[in-house]
Amino acid sequence: MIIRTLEEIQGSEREVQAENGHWVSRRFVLDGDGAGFSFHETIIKAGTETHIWYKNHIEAVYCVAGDGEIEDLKTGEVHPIKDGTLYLLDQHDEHLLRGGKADMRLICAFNPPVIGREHHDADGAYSPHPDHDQWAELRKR
Ligand code: 9YT
Repeated sequence: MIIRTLEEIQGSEREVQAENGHWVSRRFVLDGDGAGFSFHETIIKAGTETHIWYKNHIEAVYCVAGDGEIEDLKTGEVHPIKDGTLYLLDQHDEHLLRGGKADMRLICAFNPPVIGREHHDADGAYSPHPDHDQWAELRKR
């Protein structure tokens, strides 16, 4: 069993800040923990907009505080997000994530797992996991 607290993650290698200051990610579970997924708390700052396109990952996101919205860039649909809302990027959906009036506190799971200190690239993606092809094959079953 592994026990970790927010207090010990803050300020450690497991805390990653977006270069533009729009979000901070606390990575409670990473690839090296061997769980098969990574598990993060992400704070999306109020009033920000972030372009995200996880071409190499599936991400589930559950909001537990704050407010915001997600715009699906394929359909143009905009969905409000508040405490109790989940979205699953099961189609590698390109989107804009906007913080509302209060910072959003999001709980996120990634498959395949994030490895360490990944930052968004110019397209809003993270690099593929080294075993990406294997993960993609498993998903087809
Ligand atoms: C919700 C979201 O995708 N935010 C960007 C950061 C990401 N969740 C992470 O690495 O924790």
